Formats: sequence, structure tokens, C-alpha cells
Amino acid sequence: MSSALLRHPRFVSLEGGEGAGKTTAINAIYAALRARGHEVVLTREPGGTPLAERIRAIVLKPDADIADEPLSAEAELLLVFAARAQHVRQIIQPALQRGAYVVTDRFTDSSYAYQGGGRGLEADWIADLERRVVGLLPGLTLLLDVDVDVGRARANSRDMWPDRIENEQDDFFQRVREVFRDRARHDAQRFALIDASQPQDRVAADVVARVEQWLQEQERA
Ligand code: T5A
Repeated sequence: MSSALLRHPRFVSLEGGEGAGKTTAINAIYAALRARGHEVVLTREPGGTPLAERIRAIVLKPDADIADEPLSAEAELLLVFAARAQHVRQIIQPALQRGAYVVTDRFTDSSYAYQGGGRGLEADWIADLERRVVGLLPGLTLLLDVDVDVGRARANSRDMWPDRIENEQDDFFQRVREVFRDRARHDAQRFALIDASQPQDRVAADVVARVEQWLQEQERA
């Protein structure tokens, strides 16, 4: 893969901290794009292919036989990029090539936020992996932004055991949020910042409005 980053006009990502509400928002985007007659592929990271979903399980919910072995920050980064390498080649690129829209729940911005901000790994290293392994940027990234306390309370209210990352402390998630917001400030053309503290239907409406604005801009271009 070449070392340049290609921004693809039919590729959309959703980003945000824990409990930001991406799941509801992604379904609203799906409905809006389908209503315009487009083929839409919904996917997620880490994951999206059978092999990448196995890697997701290692990172987030390891089986008992490996659960006690600490996962280094470096290994975590390389695992999420290994999953992404599969995801891009097996799912995202083929779908974009046949003319579909691809909407992903998280992409490389999450690596900058979690492994860079949260774990403290160098952004330059992540950027190098992004160029060499991914080569692709979303045309639109919706950042669902909410206070860490609010997002965590929502995530904890679900009847599910926390995963390995959800077990991190508040300062980890504050750093994650800062990196996301910083990236949005520095690439205002790609990012749309959504106030995810609103009720779920308002968040979904804002997300759909932003996607429709983006589609209209593309049609005019
Ligand atoms: N990761 C990922 C990395 O570390 N590096 C990487 O490179 C990548 C790609 C993914 C984890 O992997 C990490 C980041 C993550 O920790 P995940 O399970 O996909 O794991 O985690 P999240 O993406 O954070 O999923 P969540 O389910 O926690 O967040 P969502 O999808 O944003 O939230 P959602 O929609 O499930 O909502 C959570 C709860 O809140 C309620 C919902 O009903 C639900 O119960 N809710 C609201 N309540 C009130 N008002 C609102 N506006 C609400 N919105 C949602």
C-alpha cells in the first residue's frame, strides 16, 4: 500500500468516548443513506471481519487462559492495526470500489485517542502505521462528544461486564476525549463535532443533518 492517505468521499466514521451513543447514531445514518437509495455497509472496529473480530476479543475480552497476562500498550496498538489491516482490505476497500457507502463505528482516530492519548504512545508512530497499513481516511468523521462522567455512567448502566478498556480510570478517558477534540479542531473539514450530551433522538437528528449536509456538498462539488 502507498504511504499517502486517501480521503474517500463515501467513507464515514463515528468516533467518541465510551457511551457516547454511536450505536443509535449509526443506525440513523444507515436509514438516511438507504432512503437515498445507496448501498450501505455498516461495520465496526476493532473488528469487521471474522479474523479481526478474533483480535477484538483478544484486546477487549480475552479468554480466561490469557486474561491475566498484561497486554502492553505496544502490543495493543499493533493488534488494533492488525485488525484494521484486515478490515480495510477485506471489507472497506471492496465495498468502496463497488460504489457502496461504508459507515464504521470507530477507525484510526480511535487509535490516536486510546493508544496515543490514553496509553501515551507516540502519535508519530501511529501516523506511520496509518500511512503504511491503512492508507485511507474517512470523508466525514462524526465525533460524538460528551463528558467522560456522563458517557461512563451510560455505558455502566448496561447489563454487561466492562471490557478491558472500560476498566480504565477517568484520567485515561479524559486524555482520550482531549485527543479526539484536538484532532477535530485541527481537521475541521473532515470532522463534525456533535453534542452527545443531548437526548438520544436529538443526537441522531444532528448526526443525520450533518450527513445530509455533507451529501449535498458532495453533489454540488
Ligand atoms: N479501541 C478501538 C481502541 O482502543 N483503539 C482503536 O483503534 C479502536 C478502533 C471498542 C473499544 O476499543 C477501543 C475503544 C473502545 O474502548 P466498543 O464496545 O465498540 O469497544 O466500545 P464503544 O465503541 O465505546 O461502545 P459503547 O457501546 O460503550 O459506546 P457507544 O456505542 O457510543 O454507546 P451506545 O450507543 O451503545 O450507548 C451506550 C448506552 O447509553 C445509552 C444507550 O441506550 C446505551 O444504553 N445512551 C444514551 N442515554 C441517554 N442519552 C443519550 N444521548 C444516549 N446515547 C446512548
